[in-house]
Amino acid sequence: MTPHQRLNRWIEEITSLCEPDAVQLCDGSPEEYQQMMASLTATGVAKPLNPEKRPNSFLVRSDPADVARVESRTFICSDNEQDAGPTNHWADPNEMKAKLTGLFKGCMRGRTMYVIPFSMGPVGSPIAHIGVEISDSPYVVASMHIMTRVGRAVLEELGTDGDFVPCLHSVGQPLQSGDTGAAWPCNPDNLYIAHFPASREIWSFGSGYGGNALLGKKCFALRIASAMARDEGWLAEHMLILKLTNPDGEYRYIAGAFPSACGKTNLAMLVPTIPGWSVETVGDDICWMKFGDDGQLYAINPEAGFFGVAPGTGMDTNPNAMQTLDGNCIFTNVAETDDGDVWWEGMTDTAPAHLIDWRGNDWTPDSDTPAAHPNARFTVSAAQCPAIADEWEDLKGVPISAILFGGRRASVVPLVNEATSWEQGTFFGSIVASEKTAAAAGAIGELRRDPMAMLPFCGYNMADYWQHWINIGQTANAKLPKIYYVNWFRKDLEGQFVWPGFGENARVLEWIFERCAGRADAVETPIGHLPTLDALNFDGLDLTEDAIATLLRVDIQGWLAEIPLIESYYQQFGTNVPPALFDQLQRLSERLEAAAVNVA
Ligand code: OXD
Ligand code: MN
Repeated sequence: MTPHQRLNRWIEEITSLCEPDAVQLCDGSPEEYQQMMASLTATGVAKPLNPEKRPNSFLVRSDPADVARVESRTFICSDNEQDAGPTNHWADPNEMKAKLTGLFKGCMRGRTMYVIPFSMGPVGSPIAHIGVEISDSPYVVASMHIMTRVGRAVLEELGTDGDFVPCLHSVGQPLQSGDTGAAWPCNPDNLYIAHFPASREIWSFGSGYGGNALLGKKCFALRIASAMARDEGWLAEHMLILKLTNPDGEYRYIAGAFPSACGKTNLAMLVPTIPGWSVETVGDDICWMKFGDDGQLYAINPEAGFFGVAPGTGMDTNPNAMQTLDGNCIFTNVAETDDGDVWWEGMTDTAPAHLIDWRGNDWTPDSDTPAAHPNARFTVSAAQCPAIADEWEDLKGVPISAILFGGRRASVVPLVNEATSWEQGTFFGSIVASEKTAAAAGAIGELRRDPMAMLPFCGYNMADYWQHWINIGQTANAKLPKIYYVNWFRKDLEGQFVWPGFGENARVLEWIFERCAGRADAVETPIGHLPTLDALNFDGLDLTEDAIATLLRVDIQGWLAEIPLIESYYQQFGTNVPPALFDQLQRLSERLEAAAVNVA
C-alpha cells in the first residue's frame, strides 16, 4: 500500500482488527476534501452554507453528547503510575490495550477506514514530526486536511523507514448491513482517549469531536510530543507564537502560554493600538521549540489551521480571526441564520431575530439557551489569516526571544514581571493559575493551577516536566529566551478590570521587546524585574495614577499569603518536584519577608 513496511503492517493489523468495508489511503487533495464534505452532506450532518455569504463552507452539528474534549476519559498509560503524575488519569498500558482491542474489534464494520498520513509542522522541517491517523470519520479526514499537512509529500518524507506516531481513532459505532447509522456517530458510553508515551501511540474510541478525534492536535502535538521532547531535549508547549515588529522594522518572536479563556488566539492576532507597531501570527495554540546551532530556541507551529472557539469572536475582539473566516471553513455547533450563514454569541452586538440553534431548533433572542454551543468551533486554514507571518512555514522555525506565562488573576500578580533567570521563569510557569469567579463553584478567589497552561496536556508527570524545563535551561551554550509573567486581568476594589487589554496589550509587548533589545528600564523587586513607570508606554491611555500603581504594584502581603498555597500545591507531586523550584520558592519567601520588614 505504501513503501513503508512498518506502516503497511500496522494498516493490515488495524484492518483485520476493525473490519472496515473499505480502506482509503488519503492523499490530501482538494478532491478528497470535497469527497468527504459530499459524504457528510449526504448523511445530513454537514450543510453547505450560502456560497454568496460564506463560499465553500459548511455547518456541522454534532451529537449533543459529543461536544468537547473529555478530560475525565483521557488517559496516560505509562508503565508506572507515578510517571503519569497526580494531574493525569493513569491506566495500565496492557490493561488499556486489552480493553481497547476489545472495543476496536469490528468497530468499523459498514464503514470506510481512512489512513491519513500527516505532518505536524512544515513537511521536511527538522522540528516537525509525522503521524498517521487511522479513522472511520470523514469529518476527521476533512478537518485533518485543514489542521495538518496531509498526503503524498508526507509519505515521501517518511520514505521506507521513517518514524511516525500511530494514531488510531474510531467513532465506535459500526453499521449493520443496510443501516445508515446516526448522522454524527459516536459512543459516549465507551469513551477512551488513551496515550502510550513509551511506545508513542494514541488510541481514541467513541468521540468524533475536536481534540478527542483530531489526534494531531492535543493528543500528539502536546501529550505524546511532550514525552518525546523530554527524551530528546526540546519543548512541546501549549503556546501561541507571534512576530512583533517595531516602527523601525526590527522584529522579534514571542511565544506565550495561557490557560483557556485567557485570550490566546486574540493575542496571537492582536492589532496594536500603538502607532507603528505590528503583530503577525505564527501560531495560536501549539509551539514546538528545538535548539538551533546558534544556541537559540527555534519554534514552529506544528498545526496548519485554527480550530478556534467561535463564541466571543467578533470584529471588535478579533478582526483578523473574523476575516480568516470569510470562506473555506467548517463550523461546528454554531447557529444558522435564515440566509444560510452562521452566527454565534459575540459575533455581533445584536443577535439576529431568528436563528436555528446548534441543536437544530428554532431560536430567538428570547430563548433561554445559547444559539451556539459555548464550545462551538471554526476550522480554517491558517494561511487565510490576513495577519499570518510570511515565515510561518519556515522549515528552520523562528528564533524565540521571549516566553510569556499568564493566567486570570484579579489580584496579586502585576501586569508584567520579568523573571531574573530561566529557573525563576520556570517557577513562574509552574504556578500559573486562574482565579475562580463568583459564577464558578468553589470559593471566590480560589486558585485553579494550570502550570504552563499544560494541565490537561502534559503526557507525563507534571513535576518531571518542570525538571525538564530546568534541564533545558542548563543546555550548554543555550541563548535562552527571557521569561515574563503577565496578567491582563487585574481588577480594582470595585471589581472592574484595570487594564483595557486586547490591542493595548501591545504596550506590554513593546516593553518586553525593548527589554530583549537591552533598551528598556526595569526595577528589581522581590518578585522579579518590573517596568519603571517611564518604561511602560501609557501614552494616550485613560488610566489614573491609582490604576497604574495597581497594575505595577508588588503586593508583598498578597505574595506572602500565596507562598504556603504554592508549597502545598507542590507537595502533591512528592519528591518529583525539582529542588530548584523549592529553592525558588524559598528565596522568594525570604525576599518578601525582608521587604515586609522594610515596609513595616
Ligand atoms: C483548545 C484547548 O481547544 O486548549 O485549544 O482546549
Ligand atoms: Mn489550546
